[in-house]
Amino acid sequence: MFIIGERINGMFKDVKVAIEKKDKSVIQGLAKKQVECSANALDVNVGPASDKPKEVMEWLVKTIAEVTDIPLAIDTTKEDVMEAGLALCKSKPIINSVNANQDKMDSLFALAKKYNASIIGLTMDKSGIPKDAERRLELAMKIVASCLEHGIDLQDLYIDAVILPVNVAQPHAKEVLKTIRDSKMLSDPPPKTILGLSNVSQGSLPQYKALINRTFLTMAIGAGLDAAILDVTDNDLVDAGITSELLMEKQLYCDSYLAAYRKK
Ligand code: THG
Repeated sequence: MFIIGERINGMFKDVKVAIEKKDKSVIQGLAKKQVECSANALDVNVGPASDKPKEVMEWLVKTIAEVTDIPLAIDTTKEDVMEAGLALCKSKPIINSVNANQDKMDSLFALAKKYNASIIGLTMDKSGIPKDAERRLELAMKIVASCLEHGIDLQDLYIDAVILPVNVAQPHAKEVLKTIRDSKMLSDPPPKTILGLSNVSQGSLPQYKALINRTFLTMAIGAGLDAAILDVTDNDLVDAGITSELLMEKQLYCDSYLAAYRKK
């Protein structure tokens, strides 16, 4: 499982405050902690409240780069903010994200080529997030086709079926799982799949959030999920992910497989 740490996001209070105070130590602490917890990349999102998103993205990327050279997923819907972040990345960046609108794909795939970035493609468009797997798969196919037209290696594409909070959008979870399963038939090689896992438990009771995240991660890996943006500091969650991959034959079985996985 390719893990993108979710914590450097202005949606979290501590990050929001650190951005306001230009407090590098909080951001760098979160970066180091997530790397120690075996993140493969870090999500970077200025948050919904930022009034100078470009400046904040530049500050975040530079601040993180002082303590780690791990790849960053630049998480924004604004193209100028995206390019500002990509331009400062030291390791192969990830564009988080592009939707299935042709104009968005054309401009962001051009950025992907310019900065040799991987891409997260959301199965949504102007009309929003589809309610069923069939429409999500149509949009995934549109993204795959557009990548091929732009000469982008499908190894660099992650399809995100967009999971919504189960407390308000319960029917979506099984449609997302079906999308993950069936997206393997879209191309050869197939696109990889990813989720912003914590969306699923947003708004649920605090005492259930971790359990909902862990259960859905296990189910999604069972459906073929390759990557996730998640709370990598949640040990039980990461252990469940590693174990799910073991049972899906994506990890070789050995005694003390959890320790062995973390060592490598
Ligand atoms: N797909 C892609 N990128 C994404 C998402 C996605 N990026 C953002 C988001 N979704 C994934 N990251 C988070 C981070 C936090 C939460 C959800 C998704 C979250 N936070 C808690 C809350 O809001 O209730 C806790 C906040 C707090 O403790 O202050 O749920 O889907 N490609």
